[in-house]
Amino acid sequence: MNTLGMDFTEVQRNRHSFAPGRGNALSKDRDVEMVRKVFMDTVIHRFTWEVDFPLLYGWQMAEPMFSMPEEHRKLIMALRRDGFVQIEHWDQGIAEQVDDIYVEIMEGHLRKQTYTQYMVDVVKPLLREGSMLRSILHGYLGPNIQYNGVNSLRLPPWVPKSRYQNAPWHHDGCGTRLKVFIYADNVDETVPVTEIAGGTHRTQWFPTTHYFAGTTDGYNKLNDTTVRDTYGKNIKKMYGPKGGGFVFDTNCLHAADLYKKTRFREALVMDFASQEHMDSFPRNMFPSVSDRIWSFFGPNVCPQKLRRGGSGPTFHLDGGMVHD
Ligand SMILES: O=C(O)CCC(=O)C(=O)O
Ligand SMILES: [Fe+2]
Repeated sequence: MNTLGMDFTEVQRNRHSFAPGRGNALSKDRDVEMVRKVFMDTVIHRFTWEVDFPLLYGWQMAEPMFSMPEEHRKLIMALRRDGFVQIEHWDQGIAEQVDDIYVEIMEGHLRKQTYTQYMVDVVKPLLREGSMLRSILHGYLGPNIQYNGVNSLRLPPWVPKSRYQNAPWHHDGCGTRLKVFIYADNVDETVPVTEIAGGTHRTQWFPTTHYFAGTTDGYNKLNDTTVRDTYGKNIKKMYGPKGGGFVFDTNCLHAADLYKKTRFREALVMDFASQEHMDSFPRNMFPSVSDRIWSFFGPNVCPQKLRRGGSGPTFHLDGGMVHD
């Protein structure tokens, strides 16, 4: 019995069971239901609780992990622990092509194109069976994955924090998905750089952080001082060499450090989520009062299927790409 008079002993006792009609105590308990109503009153919260988080926890002990190379497993463990992992050197030949990628990003930017067929093609080998990226994706998102495409992100050194909407602290507002950064040039103190609050990826965020924290409606960004006071020692800047980069769960709090920069950041960004996430993500559904209120403040940023990059395959742990 807790201080609110709620008794969870039945849930404790019966939450894991293979006996018929047992093991689902968590979804049937009245007190648990009440807590869920209070803290998870929007579809996006129920979605993360019911779809994303069970995947995040359930996939951890899966057997295919054990057949992966030790080096890949270490990266997966780090990603699960921190919500991000830095990569020194992407494999599958991408490092040899970074100079061409650099030029392509620059030229694409001049034509106002954030992705080109070249970009789509050049990152494809990263997804080969047995590759480092493929291990990381499966190790984190499970066996069935949707690739939402690739984008270039060319960030100039002179942009003020107020003009780049990804600069202040935020999470992306759509539960668990991974973004993969591939650097086409060295990212050091002279370059705008992503900052990540490690360990925040498993947080069930309040609705205000999804849609309207801050001074303007729809400005779902958090106060810098509060975030630094809370997570300071776990905040890390994603410095990395050309040909390297990082992977992160966009449910982590993250920001971009734009202070006193002199060079552009040149990066490609790939975007992934579990197939289950993509299939059941609540889009344009606002059944509760809270949902209707939150819905005024703009859509969340979870991509629709194949929204970007145009050529995202679905892939499975055992069977290569399903379509291309
Ligand atoms: O540009 C950055 O470093 C931040 C990017 C970001 O917020 C995102 O990709 O979700
Ligand atoms: Fe973001």
